[in-house]
Amino acid sequence: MPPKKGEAPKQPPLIGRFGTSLKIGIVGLPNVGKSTFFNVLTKSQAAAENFPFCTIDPNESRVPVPDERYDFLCQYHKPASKVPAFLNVVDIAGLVKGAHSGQGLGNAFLSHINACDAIFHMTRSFDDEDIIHVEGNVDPVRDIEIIHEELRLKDEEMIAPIIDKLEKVAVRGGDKKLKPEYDIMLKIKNWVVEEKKHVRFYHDWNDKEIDVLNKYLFLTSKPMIYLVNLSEKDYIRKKNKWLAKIKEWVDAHDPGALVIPLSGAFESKLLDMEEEEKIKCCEEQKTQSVLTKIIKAGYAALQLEYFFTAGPDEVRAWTIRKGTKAPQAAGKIHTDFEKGFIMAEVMKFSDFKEEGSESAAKVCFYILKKIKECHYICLGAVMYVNIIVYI
Ligand SMILES: Nc1nc2c(ncn2[C@@H]2O[C@H](COP(=O)(O)OP(=O)(O)OP(=O)(O)O)[C@@H](O)[C@H]2O)c(=O)[nH]1
Ligand SMILES: [Mg+2]
Repeated sequence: MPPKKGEAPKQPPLIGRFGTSLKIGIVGLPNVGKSTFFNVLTKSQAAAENFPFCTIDPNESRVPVPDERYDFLCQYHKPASKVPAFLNVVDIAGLVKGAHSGQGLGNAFLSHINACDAIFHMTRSFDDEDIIHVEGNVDPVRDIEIIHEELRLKDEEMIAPIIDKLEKVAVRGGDKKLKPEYDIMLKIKNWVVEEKKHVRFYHDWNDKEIDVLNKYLFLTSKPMIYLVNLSEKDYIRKKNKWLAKIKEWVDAHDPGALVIPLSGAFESKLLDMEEEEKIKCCEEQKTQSVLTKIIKAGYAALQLEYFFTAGPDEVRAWTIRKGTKAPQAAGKIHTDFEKGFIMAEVMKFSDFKEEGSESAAKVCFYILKKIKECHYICLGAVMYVNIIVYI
């Protein structure tokens, strides 16, 4: 049935864990620069040495999400407390061929990746004879396929007992309630086991199928961003013989997924510089750090977004799941705000910034006098929303 006039079209449900404490894991072959990247991203000191399986237990940290609107609100209100949005990042041990059946660090990786909600897939595209490559030579397309196959085989292993169990109950046991789930699992099995594809490569799972996928949270359903680790020289000149091949592979197999080139070595160097020196270095080399882009892409891959409350006491980002409506977003602050929600007044952030800071403040003061409480909220990319509630 078409939606009624004035009604927003129904959004398809999201694949993935419910909630907002989500995290993104860094996954890849051993010794490709995952921990080095984790350290520059989160300004941590995880061990990053030239031997495979340097990382065993996962390292976890969080990094503030850079946002021009947040900086502006902080500058405008000069609040006593500032809370930005954070991206939770996990540095995971390297995977090798056969990991699903216990090779390398084996099955421990499963639970570590399983605990994450999206994946930064790190591949090595830099040549350096001194840095050991577990496969003997640099070939990132081959490496991507190795990691993909390990994740897929792990899902394959997981699917078999689910189908057996459902078959026992829904087919032989005659429990009609579970028959639809059984049929959906057969479709998933066909895609992952027979077609040998990742769950997320298929973009048309329907609502009921997504319910089943969300019950089992397969490794191959997690959104993936491909990070291509280049040498400093290749990153600066924006050229590397593998880049086009990787992009071609991703477009053919994982359409829509992002491929982001970076240089762990160059980012490490920038991290050690003072701000002025950093700016000068980037200007001279006609380049810039790609960390902001990666952090924002990682946050978006988790299907999260955030809005702000702002005032002299506090400027704060509140994390919500993509697609959350204004009353539920207000409910993140306090359940009473959802119950007492009346409306959301919306203003473009650019308008607020350019001409509206004073008049926006005036509108809010006016409302403050008329009702007991109001909250100013910047929602999505451009919106400035004024949530009005009775409490
Ligand atoms: N030349 C070069 N070396 C790098 C780069 N990134 C990391 N390395 C080196 O590669 C080695 C491995 O780096 P790590 O960051 O520990 O790699 P990893 O992927 O975490 O490795 P595991 O934890 O063993 O899976 C270290 O000696 C790093 O100094 C890079 O961009 N260029
Ligand atoms: Mg490591």
